[in-house]
Amino acid sequence: MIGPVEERLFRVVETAGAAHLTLIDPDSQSPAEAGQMARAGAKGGTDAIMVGGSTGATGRILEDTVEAIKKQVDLPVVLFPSCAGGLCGNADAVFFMSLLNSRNSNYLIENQALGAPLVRRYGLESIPMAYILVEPGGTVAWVGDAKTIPRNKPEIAVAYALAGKYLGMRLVYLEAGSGADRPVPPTMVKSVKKALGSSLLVVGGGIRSGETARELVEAGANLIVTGTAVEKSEDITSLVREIAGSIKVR
Ligand code: 1GP
Repeated sequence: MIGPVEERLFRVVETAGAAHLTLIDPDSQSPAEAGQMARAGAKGGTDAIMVGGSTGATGRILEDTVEAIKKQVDLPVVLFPSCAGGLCGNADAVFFMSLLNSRNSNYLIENQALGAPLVRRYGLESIPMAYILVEPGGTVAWVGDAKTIPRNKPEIAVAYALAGKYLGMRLVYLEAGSGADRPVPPTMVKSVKKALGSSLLVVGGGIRSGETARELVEAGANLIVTGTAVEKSEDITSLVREIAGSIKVR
């Protein structure tokens, strides 16, 4: 069943052409600072806040970060967990992901099984997502023991994306890794989107400018995620305005 957050993201994509998500890693700043970042991102036109990270994004710091963000913005807060410990009860939804090209069953299904009862207990909206790591992959590829997809092999990305779709995952996330020196190649995005049809295609990792984001949206990305660029920016509102503004084509 499609819940309100997923519905809202679909609606933004339908009406504006694409959506922008700001990723905040609870391990990178204090909860209060995270709240300010989210507020600045909201002013710049971001559509939702994702909260998660590969390391140190669990427990009290996670919960406090979500709480601080929710105090500052009226946007959906979506968990982006690296393991079952990346869940908490005060967010609105969770990207319930399987890292399809992991070699380790922990990231394919075991953390999901450990986390599922918590998702139910917390009443979190679960948004099923195929998570696919593309070279270079960064920390998340190392942690997730992924067989990263070579940048010049879009057909492999297509095969994984289709597998996710046929398993019922309504969103597919092509990830180059946080802080990647190059984002997912637009040619790969184009092939994957063509195969996916109406499923939402999320692209993230190494996106730092409106120009890059626009190129990816023109290739077929529906949701653009930026984390590091926002984290490092001295003027988050302007940066998000530039990126979100350049992907909203209609
Ligand atoms: C990481 O794709 C996201 O999961 C964001 O990447 O930090 O490079 O923006 P960046």
